Amino acid sequence: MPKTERWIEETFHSHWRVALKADKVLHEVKTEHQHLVIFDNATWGRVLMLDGVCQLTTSDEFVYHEMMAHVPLMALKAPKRVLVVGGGDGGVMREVLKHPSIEKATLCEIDRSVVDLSLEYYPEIAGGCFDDPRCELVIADGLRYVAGTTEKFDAIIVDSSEPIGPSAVLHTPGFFADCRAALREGGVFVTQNGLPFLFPDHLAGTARTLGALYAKVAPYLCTQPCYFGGPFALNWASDDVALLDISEKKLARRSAKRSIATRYWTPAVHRAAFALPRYAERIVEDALVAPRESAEPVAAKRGRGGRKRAAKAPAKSRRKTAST
Ligand code: SPD
Repeated sequence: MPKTERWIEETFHSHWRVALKADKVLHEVKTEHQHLVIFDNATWGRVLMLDGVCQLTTSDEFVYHEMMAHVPLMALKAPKRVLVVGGGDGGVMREVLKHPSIEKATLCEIDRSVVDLSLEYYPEIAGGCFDDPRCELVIADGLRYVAGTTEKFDAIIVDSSEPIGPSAVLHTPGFFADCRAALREGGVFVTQNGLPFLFPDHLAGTARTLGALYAKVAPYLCTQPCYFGGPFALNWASDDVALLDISEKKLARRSAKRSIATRYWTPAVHRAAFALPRYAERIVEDALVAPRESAEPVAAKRGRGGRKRAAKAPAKSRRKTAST
């Protein structure tokens, strides 16, 4: 008698669902912080879901991890000190440590189970990063860690899950302000910012908060196949505006000099990632010019003539918008 198939649904969306067939469930547990399931899928490889949201698959994780790490770090001349908040699977840290100038990189993850189970079921994602003497692993609440640190970082990269569960605090203005304080002058802050098509308020809220903290906020996009719903946004913030204007040639020289092999990041992709489609650009512009106005879901606007534009921005605010 054939065993009943199990399909594991993403439960994040209220009106539609994506389900992946679990050929084999390898581990399922309610950790101290969240529901965690790791399973095999014939198309995607090994899959990690937290609280009903797909976090990574072994087939496409390189996209997100490379774009989280290399966009800020290739922009910096010689990054030495990096903080990764979240990212217990080690994928971002693996990419960070490819930069030879890194002297110390700290990863602060709240849920030890994510680290342990990731190492057990897909050790290739961490790629040995936790054994690198430059890597410091801290199991702690990222909010508290950042608020309490006296260190200064060249880059802070927030590899959180969505603003639900233990990650919710990693999307708040207070946390972003504490990160600002922990960043060295001219450093770069990057955080995941969700799917702008489905969650414009997420992008708008983050852009608004970062726009008040830094000279420049610049969301950028990647195509992460397992995050359904259009391009995925990461958000960049820094006081050093020139870091967004590094030529392809210079980026190519840097990546060659650093001997970094990638599968998604290229100098051209790096530059192009900051080009936003109009709907995303407007989310950011509107957020920066109309601080209290809430963005309507883009999906709800279809067939209604597009988004309502906010009043024209004053020149100063316009300078903070996303295009580079
Ligand atoms: N929609 C899910 C976004 C999750 C971002 N974090 C993924 C963790 C991979 N290191």
